[in-house]
Amino acid sequence: MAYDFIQTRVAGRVGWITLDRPEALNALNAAMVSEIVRALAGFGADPDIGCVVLTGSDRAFAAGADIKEAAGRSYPETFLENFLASWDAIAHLRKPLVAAVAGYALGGGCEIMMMCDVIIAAETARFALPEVKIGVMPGAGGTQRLARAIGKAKTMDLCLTGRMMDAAEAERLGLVSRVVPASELLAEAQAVAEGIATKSRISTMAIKEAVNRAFETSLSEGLLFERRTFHALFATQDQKEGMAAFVEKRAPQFRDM
Ligand code: CO8
Repeated sequence: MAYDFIQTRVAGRVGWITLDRPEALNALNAAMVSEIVRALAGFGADPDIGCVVLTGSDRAFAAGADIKEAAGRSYPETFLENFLASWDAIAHLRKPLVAAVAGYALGGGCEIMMMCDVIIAAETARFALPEVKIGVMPGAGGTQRLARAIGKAKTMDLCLTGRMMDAAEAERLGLVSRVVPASELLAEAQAVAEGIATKSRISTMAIKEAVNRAFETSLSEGLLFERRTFHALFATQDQKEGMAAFVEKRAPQFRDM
């Protein structure tokens, strides 16, 4: 499929989406977001894909929503169109989504990154929610997902000042899963994603659902959801295969059933 602002490829069982708008540091215009959503839907429906990686360039994962495109918007227009709501489709991908982040992940770029499940950052990565500097506020989940990821004190600091945070601070706060040298970023992302993709998709998708449930419900309801989902996995052939392979000291051959 042809796209104007992204590139896609498949490596093993991993689908890659590379944001490709270098002249604007991968600023997210409406067309690019709709291309990302379309590509994710394609990988989501492909039974040969077990995990998706979202990445940008060395210089920028994405420097935010496209300020130039949004500058002239009015309140009625943003409200009636529910501006930015289409971005939610990224968070709703059921397969695990890995972000491989180098350079700027700002505003909407940081918000899309936080919709991903495993975030691998290069040492060059820089994060900010700088919307306050242009007279608005995060609108694609920034205040909510950042607060859940790193707590109130740091979220207020970052959202109210708009300051930039480096990769070491982001890892210390638990915003990112790992930090690696920039030269190793894509290989590390592929290795992590391939490792996920070769597991049973039923397990990985159930794990994603269960972890995300932790942010939506009480502890007792979340624990019940986890326990019942865990019980249900004993109805799969992949559970039989995974445990038999352990006992027989061989690699499991999962078949997503
Ligand atoms: N939108 C549109 N164009 C952008 C954006 C952006 N977010 N970021 C960079 N660009 C463009 C620049 O305008 C420039 O284009 P041109 O050459 O035509 O002038 C090109 O990318 C290169 O950028 P710079 O020359 O500025 O590069 P520098 O290395 O000097 O600076 C920075 C890099 C620090 C990343 C700087 O570009 C910057 O501060 N960008 C804006 C960051 C920002 O504020 N992002 C948040 C945007 S708001 C948002 O994402 C939340 C959604 C809610 C609001 C919705 C409305 C936008």
